[in-house]
Amino acid sequence: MTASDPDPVDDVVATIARSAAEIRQGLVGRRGKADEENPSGETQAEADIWADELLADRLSSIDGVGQYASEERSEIIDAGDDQVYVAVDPLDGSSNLKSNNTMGTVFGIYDEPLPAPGSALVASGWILYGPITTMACARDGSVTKYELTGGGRTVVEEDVTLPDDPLVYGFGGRVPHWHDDFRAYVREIESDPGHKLRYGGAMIGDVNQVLTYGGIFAYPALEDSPRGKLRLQFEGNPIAYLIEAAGGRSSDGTQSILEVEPTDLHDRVPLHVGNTELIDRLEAALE
Ligand code: P6P
Repeated sequence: MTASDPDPVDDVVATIARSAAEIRQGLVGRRGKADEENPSGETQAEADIWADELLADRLSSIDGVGQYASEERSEIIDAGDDQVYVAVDPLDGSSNLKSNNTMGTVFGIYDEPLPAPGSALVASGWILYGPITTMACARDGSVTKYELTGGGRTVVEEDVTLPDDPLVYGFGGRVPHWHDDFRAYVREIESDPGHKLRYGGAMIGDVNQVLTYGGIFAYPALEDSPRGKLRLQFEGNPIAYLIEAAGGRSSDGTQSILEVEPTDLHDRVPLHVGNTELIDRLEAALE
């Protein structure tokens, strides 16, 4: 690829950023439940299906895109080219639609056909539908934050890194279903007077707080769900790639999420991300 050739990675990121305002507006009137389930067996919101179709159309028609895959659809769309392969969670946290709480769009751009390990990511990021719409994007080892208005985006911070002193923590899953060693670790984190709870029911809102304030977010392995809840291709890998680019760590409990070898497009993965010191301590606690 020469400097003048279009860069499919830039085009995918720009298309997602340009679509954010329309997705945000399109949530209105689509907050109900569809009578469909996603491949993970979760009931879909009308907005899940609508946002997925919008992004599938736009991203699979970009030159250089070989595949479009989504948490909301069982099959991969063959987009015909062979440079990048896009995995999307169109609306992370759509259960927050009913209560009008924070949600997000998550994307991972791989240079290998899907399903692929996180080590094949070349870029990842998320759109956060909060009081304002923002984007965080990781590429070439660094993270940039943007504010999005209309179809435009403004850089608000470059070379974003997690603060050294962790502040927030959020742990998913029902407490009685946590493994004992994980529960003991949580008690240790909770007992630190310098930490405070932040858990909003949409991973992107919680992970963005970790990126902003430092800390840890986890949706761990559970006694009734050994691989946890979150999906490797669409949530775990993109989040891990960005947090590691911001100087933090990720773990499935024993190793970086990016080293987990996928077996199926909709694999789940126990997800733990945050400040390196907290993730190191977590892995020691789970040994
Ligand atoms: P729970 C949203 O449905 C999601 O996939 C993540 O965004 C979020 O972190 C998690 O599930 C919340 O799960 O079990 O707390 O409702």
